[in-house]
Amino acid sequence: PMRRFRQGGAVPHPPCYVPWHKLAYEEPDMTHALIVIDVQNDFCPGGALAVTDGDAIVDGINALMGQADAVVLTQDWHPAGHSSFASSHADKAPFEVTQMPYGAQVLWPDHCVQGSNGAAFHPRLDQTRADMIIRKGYNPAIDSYSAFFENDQKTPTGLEGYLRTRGITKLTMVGLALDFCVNFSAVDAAKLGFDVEVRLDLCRAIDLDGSLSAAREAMTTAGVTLR
Ligand code: VGL
Ligand code: ZN
Repeated sequence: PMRRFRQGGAVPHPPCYVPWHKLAYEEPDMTHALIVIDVQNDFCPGGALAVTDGDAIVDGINALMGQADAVVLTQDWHPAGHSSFASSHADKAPFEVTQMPYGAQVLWPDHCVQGSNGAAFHPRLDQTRADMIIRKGYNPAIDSYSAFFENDQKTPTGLEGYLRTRGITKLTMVGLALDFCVNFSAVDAAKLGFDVEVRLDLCRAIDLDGSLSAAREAMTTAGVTLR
């Protein structure tokens, strides 16, 4: 009788006999996450590393939140004196490149210092819909553009485990900046096997020395859908 049941024979009880507490264990259809990258004051007009029109995407991002099974916000979160700040290097100016043990690193103006107003989310960004807020860039010696791995490309942030344990397979990415943190996050996610889409209309770029076209190429090569 057990074998007949597995092959799709008669069900042992009509559905009305399934206790409700068992119904509660059914897997929810949790597959699609919206990943909102670094929509913080310092990346918006008036901020320390302002991205042109960085704040113009906020309302569109809020509107997308209702369509996702999960919403994750990322937050660039550097200690004062972070190694990615030009001010931490005696002979360097912002936007110059230096060599770090893990490779080339653009040096930035001081930005997104832990606990500062610049590190806070844009005041209009709807934080109430966020299931998860993941911080990155807190290691003083390593920058972290990607929401998945630090710039050494091997230290994980934990976001992969969070998404996988929730059964999420499809990611829509939006935010700032398209050519740095969105790009690195999208490429890493695609390499990890997630189905990744970037909404270009809900991103803005820094565009430093061709970084925007390089980012578009890197994302396309990695199999990210640019929409
Ligand atoms: C970012 C530069 C430095 C970003 C963060 O969010 O794209 N860019 N830190
Ligand atoms: Zn940063």
